Amino acid sequence: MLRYLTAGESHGQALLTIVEGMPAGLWLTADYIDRQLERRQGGFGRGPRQRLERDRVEIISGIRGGFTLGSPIGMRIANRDWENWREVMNPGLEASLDERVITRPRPGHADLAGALKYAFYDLRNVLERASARETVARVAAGTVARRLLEELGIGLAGQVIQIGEIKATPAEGTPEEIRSQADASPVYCPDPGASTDMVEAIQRAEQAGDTLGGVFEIRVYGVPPGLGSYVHWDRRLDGNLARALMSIPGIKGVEVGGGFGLAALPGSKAHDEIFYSPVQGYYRVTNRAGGLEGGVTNGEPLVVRAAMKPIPTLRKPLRSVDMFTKEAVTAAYERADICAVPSACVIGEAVVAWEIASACLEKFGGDTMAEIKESFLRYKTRIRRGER
Ligand code: EPS
Repeated sequence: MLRYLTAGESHGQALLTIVEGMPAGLWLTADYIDRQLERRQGGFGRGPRQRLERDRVEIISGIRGGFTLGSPIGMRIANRDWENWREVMNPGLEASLDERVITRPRPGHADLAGALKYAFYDLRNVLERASARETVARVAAGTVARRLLEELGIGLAGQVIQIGEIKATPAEGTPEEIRSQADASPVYCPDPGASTDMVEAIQRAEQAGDTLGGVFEIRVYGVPPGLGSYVHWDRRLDGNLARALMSIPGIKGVEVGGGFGLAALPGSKAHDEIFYSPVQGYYRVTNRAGGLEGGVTNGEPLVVRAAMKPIPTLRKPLRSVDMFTKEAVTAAYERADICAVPSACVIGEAVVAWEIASACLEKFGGDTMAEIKESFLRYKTRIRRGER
């Protein structure tokens, strides 16, 4: 079983991840992980915090000479901002708990619900962990999974397809083509016209003291049929992908394939007819199912989308209530991002990679990469030949 835990506060010393269950013999370096951490920090619309941070992973355990050992992979990513928060965020008795106290919850953030749940007076105790800064650790874990998928010829490509009201035409092509086009855009949107409009929309939102949400799409290519299972609810891969995507801060909707659009179609137009040729094996000419039928991959590319709400920290704040005085006030404001959809797209790739890698290890599991690859190739040959 593949599993991971994350720890760390936004202005604490560091983010931590432990990945457990990776096989031995997977080539993996800090540089490879750093590339994804850098992409996560990027994207037009980010706030001043990203100019301060320079996320780099320190591998603590589980890798020797560039190859995994099969033991837990420990990773640490330092928060540069910790230097400015040592007193306030100090774990020791010397912490300055009376400084930078927040009592005015932001509508849309975890502030109020979190403070009620854990009986906190200072909302900082909530927002430090509810912060999307935690996704640094998730990208590190997901990037380990991504490396494993590469060895199996499974590639991921994320792209931003909507910011605010600006909608793009999603790019088609190989994962490398989509990725290189997306990475060339300041908002990770391969449609050049829409990309320019999105940047302008973010600039307008910034001038207005407002924020913007959007939609990103992740495609996964080279996925064999048969990952996940219909036999039990918690083994359905679509359910696991939805949970993984929905748990990214700010995500309010997830779609697989045709998604919500399928609800409006008659059955005769909603499904993907089945064909067979000795060269291709079974194939489809449409992919409305997004590569998943019955919670199981069907051999077509996997297509998932997630919708992110606008950032709740507003320069022109919404109405709220001071939790100390109970007076009507406006919500707290510190520096914030204007739009984090491009960043969420990178996080989306990471969590999707994690779920696909977990499903691969469940089906083709072994202690070494060599064993896993052998089992994977044997299975693919059987599927291609149409044997049972
Ligand atoms: C976040 C608030 C901002 C964001 C942060 C998420 O941080 P700060 O309060 O330090 O300005 O920049 O995201 C990150 C730090 C990050 O690396 O993604 C929030 O409240 O969720």
